[in-house]
Amino acid sequence: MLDNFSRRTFARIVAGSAAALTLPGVESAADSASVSALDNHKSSLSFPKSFLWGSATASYQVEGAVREAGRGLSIWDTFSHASGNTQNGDTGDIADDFFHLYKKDIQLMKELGLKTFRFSVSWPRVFPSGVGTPNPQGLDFYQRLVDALLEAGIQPFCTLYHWDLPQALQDKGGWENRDTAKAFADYAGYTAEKLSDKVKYFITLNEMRTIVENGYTLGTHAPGLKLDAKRVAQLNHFVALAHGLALRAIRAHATPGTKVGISDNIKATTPVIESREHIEAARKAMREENAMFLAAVMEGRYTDQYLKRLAANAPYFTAEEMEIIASPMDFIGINIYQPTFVRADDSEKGYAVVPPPDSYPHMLSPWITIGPEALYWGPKLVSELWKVKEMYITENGTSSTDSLAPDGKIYDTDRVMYLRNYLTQLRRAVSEGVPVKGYFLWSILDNFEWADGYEKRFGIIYVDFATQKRIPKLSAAFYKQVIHENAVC
Ligand code: PNW
Repeated sequence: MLDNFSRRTFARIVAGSAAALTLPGVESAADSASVSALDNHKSSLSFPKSFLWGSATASYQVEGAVREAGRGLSIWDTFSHASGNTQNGDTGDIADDFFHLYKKDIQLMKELGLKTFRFSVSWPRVFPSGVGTPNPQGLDFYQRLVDALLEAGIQPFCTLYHWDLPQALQDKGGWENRDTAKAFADYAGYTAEKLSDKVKYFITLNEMRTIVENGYTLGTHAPGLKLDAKRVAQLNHFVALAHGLALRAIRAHATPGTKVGISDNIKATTPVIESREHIEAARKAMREENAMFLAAVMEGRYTDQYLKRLAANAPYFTAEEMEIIASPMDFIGINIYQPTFVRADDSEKGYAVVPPPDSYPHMLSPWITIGPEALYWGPKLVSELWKVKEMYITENGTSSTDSLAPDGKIYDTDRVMYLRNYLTQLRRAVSEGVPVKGYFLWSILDNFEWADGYEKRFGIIYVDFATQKRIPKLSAAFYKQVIHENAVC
C-alpha cells in the first residue's frame, strides 16, 4: 500500500518538474494549471491498488418472485402484508424483480466497474420451512447469480441472513427460540458447502442490532414485536450464538480458504472534538456501546458494565456458548451511515453519548445525520481495540428525493456530496494503515426499504417500479469515476 502511494508521489514530483520546464502557451496556462492541481489533489485521495469497490443489496429488498420456484414464506411477507406496517402498505412481492432481471442488472454493475457485489441468500428459498428438506430451485437461483457475477468479473460476497427469517420458524418463537440458532447454522453450512467453490466471502448475519431492536423491541420491523427487556436480552444472546454456530458450520462444510465474517451496524463512536480526552472517550464508548454484539464476538464475554446495566434482565449464558460466539473470524464488516458523537465525561463510564441537536443536518431519512468522520473513527477504533487485520465497510449510503429532471435524468447532488465526504474520511483511515480492504455502497438499485416501503430511495441506479426501467443517477457516474480513478473525485 505504501508502495503505491510513494510511487504516485514520485510521479507527481516528476510531472511537476516537467511542467516547470516547459513554457505553456498563454491560452492553456490557466487550464493546465488547474488540471495539474486537480491531478495532485486526486492523487492525494487515492486508494490502494487492490481496494475492492462494491455495492450491496438484500434478497427481500430486490428479488420479488416471492411465490416462485418453491420459496417458503418469510416474516417479511407476513409483516408487510399486514396492514399499517409499511409506508403505503408496500410489500416486497415484486420489488426490483431482480430474481428475473439479475443478468441485466449485472450488466449495469459491470458498466460501473464494480469489483465486488454483496447479495443475500433468502433462507426460505433454500429451506422453505427453515429446516428439513432443501429446495433445489432456491439454491439454483444463487448458483446462476454467482456464475453471472463471476462471468462479469465481479467478486461475490454472500450474506446468509438479511432479515427474511422463514415464517415457519417464527411460528416456533423465531429468535427467542434457541433452536433457531441451530437451524441457522444448518442452513448456513449447507449453503456455504454448495456455493463456496465459487464464493470466497461469507457474512453470517446482517445488523444484529437492527434485528433485535427494530424487530423485537420497537416492533417497526418484522416480526413486529415489542418484548420486555429480559426477553430482548435473551434473544440478543441467541442471535449472537447463531452467528458463532453458523461460522463453525461454514468452516466445517465450505471449501478451505473460505473467509467468514459478520456485518454489524456498530455505533460508530466519533469524538466530538479530535482531542486526546474525547478520542479516549470514543474508544471506551466503542466497546461499551457495542457490548451486546461486536465486543462479545471479539472478546468472548459481555462487558461488566453491560451486565450491570441489564442487572436482573441479563441473559442466561454458558461459558461454552461464549466461546462459540467468539470463534475467530477472517474479517469484520461494519455498516456505517451516521456518527454517534461522544465526549469525555466524569461518570463511571468515562464518556457520554451526545445526541444530535434538533438543528443537526441530516439526509432525506432523518436518522442519517451527516458525519463523514464516522467513516474514519469507526474502522480506526474497531481495528485498534480488537487488533483486526481485515475489514470491510459492508454498507454506507443514503436516501435522496431523486426526482426526475425535465431531461429524464436524476441529479442527486446531495448523495454525491454525502459519498464524497464519507469516502474522503475512509481514505484518511486507509492511508493511516487501518486495514479496510473494501467498500460496499448501499445500494446499487432503489429497492424495498423495509418499513419505509418504496418511498425512500437508496440506489445509485433509479428504478421506475411501474415499468422496472433502470436509470443510472448522477451518483452512479460519480461512483464509476471513483472506481476508475481508484480515488475520491
Ligand atoms: C440497513 N438505523 O438498515 C440495512 O442493512 C439495509 O437493508 C437498509 O436498506 C439500509 O441500512 C438503509 O436503511 C438500517 O435506524 C436501518 O440506524 C436502520 C438503521 C440503520 C440501518
